[in-house]
Amino acid sequence: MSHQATAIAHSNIALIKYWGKRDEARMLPMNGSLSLTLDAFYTRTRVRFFPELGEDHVRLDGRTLEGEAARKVSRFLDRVRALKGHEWRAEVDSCNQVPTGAGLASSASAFAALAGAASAAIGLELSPRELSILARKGSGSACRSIFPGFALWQAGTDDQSSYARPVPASNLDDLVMLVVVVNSGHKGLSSREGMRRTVATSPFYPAWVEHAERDLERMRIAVLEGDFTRIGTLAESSAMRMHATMLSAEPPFCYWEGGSLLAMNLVRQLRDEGHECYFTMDAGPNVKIIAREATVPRLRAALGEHFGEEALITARPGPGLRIEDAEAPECR
Ligand code: 2P0
Repeated sequence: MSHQATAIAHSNIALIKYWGKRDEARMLPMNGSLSLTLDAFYTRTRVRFFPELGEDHVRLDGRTLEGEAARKVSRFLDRVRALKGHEWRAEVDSCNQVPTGAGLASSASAFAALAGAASAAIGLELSPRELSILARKGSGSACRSIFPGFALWQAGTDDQSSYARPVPASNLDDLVMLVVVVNSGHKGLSSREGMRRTVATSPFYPAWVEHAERDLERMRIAVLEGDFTRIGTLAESSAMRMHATMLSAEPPFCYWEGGSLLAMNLVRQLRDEGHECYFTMDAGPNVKIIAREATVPRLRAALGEHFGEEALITARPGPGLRIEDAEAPECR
């Protein structure tokens, strides 16, 4: 007999970034962060627990995971098993639903979906806050993907106080994130390793933490008030400051590529011409442009002169974690 559930969780992009851990074992961040969950990118995961199974089996996009990637999922399942008091092993089938070759598969949607599916499959009834805490232990940013739209992850001081919650917003239904896929390949340095190096070596890091907490509160108010200009300005600063901590690490590192700079310059130029938009960037070369629906045709036209149509993905605010009828996911 199997105990199974399927969950869907969407990726999120931070407007105020999470960069660095205070406690890696407990996955506590140095600073709080605020994100937007997106409709365009998501992970669908089915978990089936079998009391008689000898070990966990994990498949991602139809391929069996091995080595550290598989162990990371098993360690996460150990937490779920411990919460329920069962030893059952599981079969996990997961599909990343992202436009082909976009390079936007995300650990945030992956661990949020795994938290939802595994906890439901084993018979735990967790609240959204408990799911956020659980997802955080798989990957920090996953705690924000439990929620739709805007989510704020408060850093907290211990395991039970570090979780995300929805942020009330006004007049932001037409907010859009236009993703510019500069390079769809795998990035060099993982976020986890990049964070470690930055915290340990960047002389700018204490200033980052200090400003991030202040900017987080400003962003929360800007979202509440629907102040688009403030949201964009704060988001751009947060991204640039985060990247400055990487440039000042020892040895320094940089996720930007030529195409990233081109996209950022186009955003500034369009803004100067009166088409209000802002950019943010994460631990990779792709650029995400924050704009309003009415501006999108102009942005796509300008960017389309330098990037292919398939490299421009329009994403909008997306839903939170949900449990589906337990069908096996079909990866495309
Ligand atoms: C964020 N990033 O706030 C930041 C901005 C990337 C840049 O969260 O080590 O996969 O699993 O907690 O969550 C990506 O890092 O890292 C990330 P872990 P995670 O979205």
